[in-house]
Amino acid sequence: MSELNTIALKILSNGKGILAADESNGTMTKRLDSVNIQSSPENRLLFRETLFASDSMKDCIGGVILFDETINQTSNYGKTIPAMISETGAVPGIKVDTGAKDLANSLDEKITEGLDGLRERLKKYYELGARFTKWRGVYIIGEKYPSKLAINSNAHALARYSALVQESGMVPIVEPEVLMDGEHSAEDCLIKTSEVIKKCFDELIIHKIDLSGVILKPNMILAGNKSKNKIPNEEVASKTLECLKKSVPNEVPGIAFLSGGQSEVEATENLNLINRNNDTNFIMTYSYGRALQQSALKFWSKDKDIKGTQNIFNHRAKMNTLAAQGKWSKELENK
Ligand code: 5MM
Repeated sequence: MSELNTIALKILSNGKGILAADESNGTMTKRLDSVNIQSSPENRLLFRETLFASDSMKDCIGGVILFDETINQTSNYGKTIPAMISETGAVPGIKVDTGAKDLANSLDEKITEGLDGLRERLKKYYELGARFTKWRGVYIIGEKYPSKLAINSNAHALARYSALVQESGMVPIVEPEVLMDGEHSAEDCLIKTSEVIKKCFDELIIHKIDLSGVILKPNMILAGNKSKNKIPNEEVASKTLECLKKSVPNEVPGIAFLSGGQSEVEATENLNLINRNNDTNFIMTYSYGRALQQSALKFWSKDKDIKGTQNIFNHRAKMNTLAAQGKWSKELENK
């Protein structure tokens, strides 16, 4: 077993999942604005360290993805954020892309940037305690989209990123997110997502990536958020499995889904159904941002009650960890 594979399994095994707390300051400001909290470095730290000090970190969370600001912060508990996370048994990770920018010659689409100077930045993050990283490519679905240009250029960037990350002794999370925005059908999402993921792995193989030391972070297969033809959750699970079976090489140890705008319970229920029907060798777990944090943030914003906020976060983490083992049920939500 390679060292990278050991890290990946530590993050994903036994129903554990990933807390995606890597919102850039722009996104975090939107989240905090929505609950009328000022987006200052202090407030961003206060909310995030409340989650990192929760009991469920030990049993449910295998890894936390951080943003550059957070990995450099010292918590009000007196420890650096990576040390605080490591002490719970979870692995600190870091988002290393610098964001999705307009793609020249296809301006409705995006290309993710961040390769310049990446080798040096990775060294610094490793020293700060990170052992895995994340890079997100975003794709839209439309009549002409995602274009070959977007599919190929983002796959190429994800492969170059992965090579540098593995060279630095860390596990790359490869996140090709096909957005749910639009009127498209679930069938369209299945076709386009399969094409996107397949191309990513073609490039990863060309770039000689050790696939046993990679985590894939894909979207689930859903109809667009403006589609009139939503599909039942059972079909989300079967179509998601169909997509991954045809596009992900067997050597990949695990898949950690993004929630992508699903409600908290919907994201849990779909993960549960995927695991109930999982006839692959892949570990299937979560790497949720909004679906782990939304209710906790809303509650926290009222009076910054730490215990109450942690109870809400603990519940979501526990529900998702059950779902990652196919052991979740609706009844457990209300217990
Ligand atoms: C947590 O949000 C992440 C960062 O987004 P920005 O760089 O735009 O601020 C995002 O990459 C996230 O990790 C994934 O999209 C999954 O989050 P959700 O909320 O979809 O589960």
